[in-house]
Amino acid sequence: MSEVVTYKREDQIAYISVNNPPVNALSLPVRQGLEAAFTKFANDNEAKAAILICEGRTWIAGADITEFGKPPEDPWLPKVIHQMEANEKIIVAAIHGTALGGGFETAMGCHYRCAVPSAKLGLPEVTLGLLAGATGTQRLPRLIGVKRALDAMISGAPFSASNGLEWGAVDEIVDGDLRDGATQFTKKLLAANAKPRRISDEEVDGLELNEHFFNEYRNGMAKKTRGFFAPEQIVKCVEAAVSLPYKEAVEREGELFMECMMSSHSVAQRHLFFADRACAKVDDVPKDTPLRDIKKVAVIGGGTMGGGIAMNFANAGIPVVLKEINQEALDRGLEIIRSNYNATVTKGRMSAEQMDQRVGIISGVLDYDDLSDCDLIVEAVFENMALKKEIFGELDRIAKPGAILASNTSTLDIDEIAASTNRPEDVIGWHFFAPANVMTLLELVRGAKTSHEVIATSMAMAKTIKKIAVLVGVCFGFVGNRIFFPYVREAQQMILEGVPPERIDQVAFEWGMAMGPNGVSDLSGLDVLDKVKSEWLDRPDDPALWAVGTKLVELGRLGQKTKAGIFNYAGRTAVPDQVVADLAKSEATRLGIQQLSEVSDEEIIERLMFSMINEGALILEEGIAMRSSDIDVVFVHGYGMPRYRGGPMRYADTVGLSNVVAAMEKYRERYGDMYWTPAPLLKRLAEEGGSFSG
Ligand code: 3H9
Repeated sequence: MSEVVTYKREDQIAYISVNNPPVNALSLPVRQGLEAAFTKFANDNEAKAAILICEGRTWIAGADITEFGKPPEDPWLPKVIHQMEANEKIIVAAIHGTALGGGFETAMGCHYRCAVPSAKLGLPEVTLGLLAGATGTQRLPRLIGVKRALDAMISGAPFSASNGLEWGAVDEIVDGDLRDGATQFTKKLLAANAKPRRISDEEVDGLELNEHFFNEYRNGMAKKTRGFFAPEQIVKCVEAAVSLPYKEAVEREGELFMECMMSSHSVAQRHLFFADRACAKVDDVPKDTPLRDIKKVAVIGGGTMGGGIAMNFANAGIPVVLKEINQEALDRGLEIIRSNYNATVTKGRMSAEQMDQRVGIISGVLDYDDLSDCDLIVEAVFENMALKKEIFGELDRIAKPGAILASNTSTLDIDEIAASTNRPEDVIGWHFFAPANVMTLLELVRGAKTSHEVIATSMAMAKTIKKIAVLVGVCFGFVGNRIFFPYVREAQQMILEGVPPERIDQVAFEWGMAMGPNGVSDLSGLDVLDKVKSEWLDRPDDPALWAVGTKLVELGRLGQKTKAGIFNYAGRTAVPDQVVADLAKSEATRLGIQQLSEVSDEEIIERLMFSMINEGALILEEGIAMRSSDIDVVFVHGYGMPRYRGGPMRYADTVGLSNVVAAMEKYRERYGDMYWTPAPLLKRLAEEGGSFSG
């Protein structure tokens, strides 16, 4: 028997245990171990029933994702599950933690399932660009019904043990010790002479289905799943479950699973699964770095950003103090927070009591001295170096020793801000993304003197407030905005060249972006970008840089907030405006920019994406990002790039770096060296046939 799967019989019951930390993933040794253990069970005449149970923090959390993309090695999971199910003696799954993906499929291969109340079950493969390819798409509809199974597989969201009990996926909830409870349950089954109950023998309940069911389901999921490959494949599997005999439908599932597995989408989504976890690791900050206690937080500035930041801490149960300059501004800030929570209550996503609890731990002050007992102070005033330095000078005066002093700056030099204090080791950038209470990304900006303790505590705190934190270095715009700026530059350059802004946005949207670059600029505020430009001291010496935006700001067209920017706005709908086309034309004439007679969709994407990728390569070379996958995490979580593209650097790998360089050379011939000289790292990797993701 392998070390990761053990077999132990006590009287009539065989206990088959999986022990493969950290999450009992179904790697080859586990599959081999399960095959051997269940063969032993079948041949053990003394054993009348088996309990499959897991050690450590969780039940089997799925197939081993690191094995994907490599040639499959026997025994393949569906085979193991069929072998288990075919057993003539009963098998009981005893579930704790998370039974996910292949783990839940393994549980469905058992004849009965019991679970502790805190257990979660689900098929999250869709989040990896996959489907439940070890018979999950065939078994779950049989177990809990077609609609519920589709909902679970298309969302990928796990469900609770009590829902599982209600829906028929769990037979018994075990309070107290799982092994004991599972043993009692199995003894009851034996006493009742229970037979193996095989899901594959059961019919799919088609009562809820009419002839339009699947098309209606597709229409219903279209908006949420736009662009993703796997969801449609999942629906096809369930259609097969309904219309084909089990065996044929399983074969169909296998084919569709392999299509997903080989798709660039799944490669990208699997890359992000690991990227999302890798970014939490900081090589030079030891794991045992002491963490500071954060019991009370202050936020300076009660505007939209400051209010959103405060909500993050209140949501995690941490008291927050909002500091404003006068009572009116403070009242307004607190009112915005209250109305944000109110909206969540109205949508039914929070109870009135929860809202009261959260609002109850947010207080307001006008005086810096009232922040002297705070452990973390986040400054969130507008982008102005002089103002920020003044504030940090005050914080240095009043903050208690050991308090973390954070700035929400989106571009400015953290070292310069830190230099306005006598404790630069306590200063760090905490760059939130708007709306700060919704967006998951947090860029943590490490200054030259930021201490390990402050970095480690900030990383841990980010997790507490449910953010994905990426640690970056100091440069103008850090990682996110620094790659966003060339993206906006190319979008506006194309407008100057006569490409309609709505066409650029439509092409970007169809490529998968949540919004096109011009719509995003209008949403952020063209005035904000213009202000950034004026603070950007070493910006490219180019009069055409963001020239459209600057011109529009001069006309008072600041974006969505003034109902006119690059587009006009009817509510939130962007409507093209001839005024902008005319303005672009006259600006182009003034700046000597040639009009393009024709621009392909391919060129629009290349110019938007490759300009970012090149900046990303520079960022990596300069050590501003620790790894290329961190850049991907930033752009996916903070800027609306779809997960199936994997982020800009992963997308470059998908296109092929030599193709990226070749396209850049083409644009360099047309536009010169300033923007289109391939970064040395990009060039070198392309020549070596390498990639960013290694
Ligand atoms: C599947 O099952 C396909 C089948 O249908 C068909 C097959 C034919 N594999 O997240 P954490 C690592 S697809 C390999 O930080 P938590 C993870 O990278 C799979 N490694 O812990 C991390 O490593 P490190 C369907 C995995 O407590 C460490 O474990 N299943 C896997 O916050 C700890 O992970 C899923 O999609 C894996 N399957 O959350 C579930 N899972 O320490 C994926 C984790 O080096 N997993 N690792 O950074 C999860 O959702 C979470 O890990 C879980 C625990 C909720 C289980």
